[in-house]
Amino acid sequence: MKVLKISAAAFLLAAQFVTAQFKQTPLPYAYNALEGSIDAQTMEIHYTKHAAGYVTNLNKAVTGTPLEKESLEKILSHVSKESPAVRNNAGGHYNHELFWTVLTPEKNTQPSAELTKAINASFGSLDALKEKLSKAGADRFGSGWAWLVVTADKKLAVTSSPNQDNPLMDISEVKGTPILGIDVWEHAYYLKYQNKRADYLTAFWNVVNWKEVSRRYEQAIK
Ligand code: MN3
Repeated sequence: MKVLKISAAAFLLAAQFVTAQFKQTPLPYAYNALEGSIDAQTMEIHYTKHAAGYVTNLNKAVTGTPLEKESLEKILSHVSKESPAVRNNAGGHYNHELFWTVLTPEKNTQPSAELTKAINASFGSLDALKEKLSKAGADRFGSGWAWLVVTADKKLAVTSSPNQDNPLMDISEVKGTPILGIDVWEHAYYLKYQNKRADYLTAFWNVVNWKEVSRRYEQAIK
């Protein structure tokens, strides 16, 4: 009897695993860790409702299709051939997983020497890059993202995308590997900043994890 119980539990666990291929990575800090720049309530709703929703809907969209065996990056690379549900939710999941990691409560992180060199070469200075990214986020009409990407020729570029699109998608205007993403959907800032997206974008720079952006840069130029 005991053995049967364990088998049933193991079966349920296995079934759950099969039907939920994609998962959220635990947030690497507390919801209130970024207070002052991004408030706890926004972080909690953003992570547990919005971002979680993309994962649930992505799993629904891929279960029972050949996509359930593919990586997120692979799906994004041919997303033009997939349904709007796959495009929106694969993008949404990828974008948020990146977003949480490029934020940190740690003060004054700095780009690595290698990334600093590339930033200076492409934009003149770190401040000029921040200005360009903030402008890309401010100018994005409606919901979307601003991106710092490494292009195929290993150069840095700033771009933005609508909705949950991103530069890994085959439909993207500017393609590349994103190393920093700014969520400019109203759900990312409205509780604290209301209509003032520019104020959110200014505060965003206080909580950027330049160590992680540098790590992603070094990975992308390999
Ligand atoms: Mn979001």
